[in-house]
Amino acid sequence: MRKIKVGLIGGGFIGRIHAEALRRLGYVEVLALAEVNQELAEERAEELSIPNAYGDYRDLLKNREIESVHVLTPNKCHFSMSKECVEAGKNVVCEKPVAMNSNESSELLKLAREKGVVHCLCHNMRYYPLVKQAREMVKGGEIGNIRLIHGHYLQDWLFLETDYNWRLEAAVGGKSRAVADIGTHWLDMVQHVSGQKVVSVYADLTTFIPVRKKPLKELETYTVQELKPGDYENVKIDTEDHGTVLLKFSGGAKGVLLACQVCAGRKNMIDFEINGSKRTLAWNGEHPNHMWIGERGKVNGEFIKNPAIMAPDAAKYAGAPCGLGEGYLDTFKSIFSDVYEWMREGKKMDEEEVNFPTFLTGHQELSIVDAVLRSHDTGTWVDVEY
Ligand code: NAI
Ligand code: SOE
Repeated sequence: MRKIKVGLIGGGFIGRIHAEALRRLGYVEVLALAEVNQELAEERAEELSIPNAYGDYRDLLKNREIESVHVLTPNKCHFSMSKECVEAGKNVVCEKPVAMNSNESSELLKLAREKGVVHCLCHNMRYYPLVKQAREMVKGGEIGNIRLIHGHYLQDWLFLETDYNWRLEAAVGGKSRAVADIGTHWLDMVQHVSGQKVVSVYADLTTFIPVRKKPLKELETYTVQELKPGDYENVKIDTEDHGTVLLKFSGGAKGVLLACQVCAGRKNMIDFEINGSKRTLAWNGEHPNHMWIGERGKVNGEFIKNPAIMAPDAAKYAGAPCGLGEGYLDTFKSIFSDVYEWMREGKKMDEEEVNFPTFLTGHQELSIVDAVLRSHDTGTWVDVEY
């Protein structure tokens, strides 16, 4: 069986998750890892049992055995690294966001189309089995015409002024944080489920903690460290902790997203509710194998993930029978199974045909984020320029 050889750039929080998920496919070999320097590359490659370690990702791109590369570094690196991957003729899976703004993403999309490589933006959260089921129920008309789409993505890992990460710095993570870093997961998910695009936004962004204590030593995502006065410096924060975004959708639905990274007790609470002219669907990522069905004139229901009663195009993403929980880590195996099946069949890249998010998805998402920033600055509704 031909194994597809893959290289990873960045072996931090998400790098580990990608390595494990890729290996679960069975026909993919994680051949190489690149990190900021040779020492760290060897340390992480050892930890992840990856045979080749590179202290410079450009050397990884010279490895002719490697067909596909995953870009898993801080956001500021995504555009240039993905561009170099495409120019080297490599297929690319880039973590979100695909670039720092929609100018970069449109240039990258154009180049990827010219080179004909397979390109994917890793929006894994749309791959929860019941999120796919919700999509099939909407497509099947079971919800009726969609009236409202609303929800949250709430976290607390940045709750304290001593919590620090590169995402807090606009120069590394991008001008928007709460909306771009986590809000985009929600936006991708509800557009995927509803089949409707965001066409206009009205946004209010807040930085509740204007000055934070930056550790002098870089910390990996979600790492908490007790600091002594000499271990950090005070830094003025130029990205938002919170975003409330009113939304208008292409099919006439209205909506609201509340994204915030400083909500005590909320770890990674992503949820949505879709109110249609027939019934309501509500789903919460912290209880991903249950979905609430709201009815008028009869008892409400609870859909427990069960591939035996799910729509075929949703059931195929449920790897375990009814009641056996599936979660965040499984969504990566599911998105990679779609991407690598396409690669394995050697099919020509076609954004309309593929069933996974692409650089086009990434460009559309950054177009929304750019509109959110403009709306916050002007205090007006802003139409999204796709
Ligand atoms: P992290 O800080 O834990 O890891 C980033 C890694 O990249 C570090 O090991 C760092 O040394 C390495 N790196 C930095 N510059 C590099 C370079 N020039 N060459 C090679 N390696 C380099 O960050 P984390 O949390 O893993 O985030 C990485 C990306 O993944 C971000 O874009 C984030 O938005 C995305 N992400 C997506 C998630 C999802 O659910 N889809 C979850 C978490 C992160
Ligand atoms: C940090 O907010 C983070 O790691 C995001 O970057 C991810 O995209 C999200 O899945 C989990 O939280």
